[in-house]
Amino acid sequence: MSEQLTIALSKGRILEETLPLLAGAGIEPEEDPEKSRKLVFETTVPGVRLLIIRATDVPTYVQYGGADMGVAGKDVLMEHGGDGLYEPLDLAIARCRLMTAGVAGQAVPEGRVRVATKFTRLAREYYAAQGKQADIIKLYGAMELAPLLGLADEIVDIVDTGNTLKANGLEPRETIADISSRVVVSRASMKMKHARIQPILDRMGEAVARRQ
Ligand code: PRT
Ligand code: MG
Repeated sequence: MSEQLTIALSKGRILEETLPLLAGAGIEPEEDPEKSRKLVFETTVPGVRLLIIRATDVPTYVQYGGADMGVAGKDVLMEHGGDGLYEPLDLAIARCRLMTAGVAGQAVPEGRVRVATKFTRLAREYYAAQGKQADIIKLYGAMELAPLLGLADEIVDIVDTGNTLKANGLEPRETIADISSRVVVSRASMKMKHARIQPILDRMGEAVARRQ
């Protein structure tokens, strides 16, 4: 069977931690994606190729058929929304928490809260669920600066060790969600290429289980 199968990944921790699991399914890139500027990589399995894109673009590529499947953080998937996507496997990698944070020792204002984040949808939902009025300010990075410079009262961001918050005089507050990376598959590919995809999911799932 040499039907094309395209798997979308992003550079950095997801690539690093997904490659061993893909290798468990017999899929290895012909060249190290971390050391190349190429965006498409053939693999040891004929017809299976890897696409290297931005983490936040993975669900979009899979949803619109640019890739059959991919790996993305649950944060990215929740912010993107699940339209047209299956989420069949939790890889238990790139674990972290989506949290609120603010200046250490500073109280949250009583009325409206100004919240800086790249997760605008998740932040809006979270504060609404808390019954808090929130003005959401979209940033693309360095969220930690916003409270320090008076741009926002709180941020919503990914926290792992907490070192980044601490280094910037911030404290972690509420956990919104526990995060890990998931395999996503488009509904169309799951139907049309099921015989090709299911064994890969099974073998990756076994590789995940062997690590627990
Ligand atoms: O970096 P880029 O803008 O290209 O995209 P990205 O940030 O979406 O990708 P990447 O590779 O940084 O993260 C991919 C996924 O890894 C995220 O979607 C999360 O699901 C997961 N992940 C796990 C993390 C972290 N740990 C993490 N520590 N993503 C980001 N961070 C950052 C965080 O934003 C903060 O700046 O690390 C900092 C906090 O780390 P600590 O250890 O100091 O708390
Ligand atoms: Mg990053």
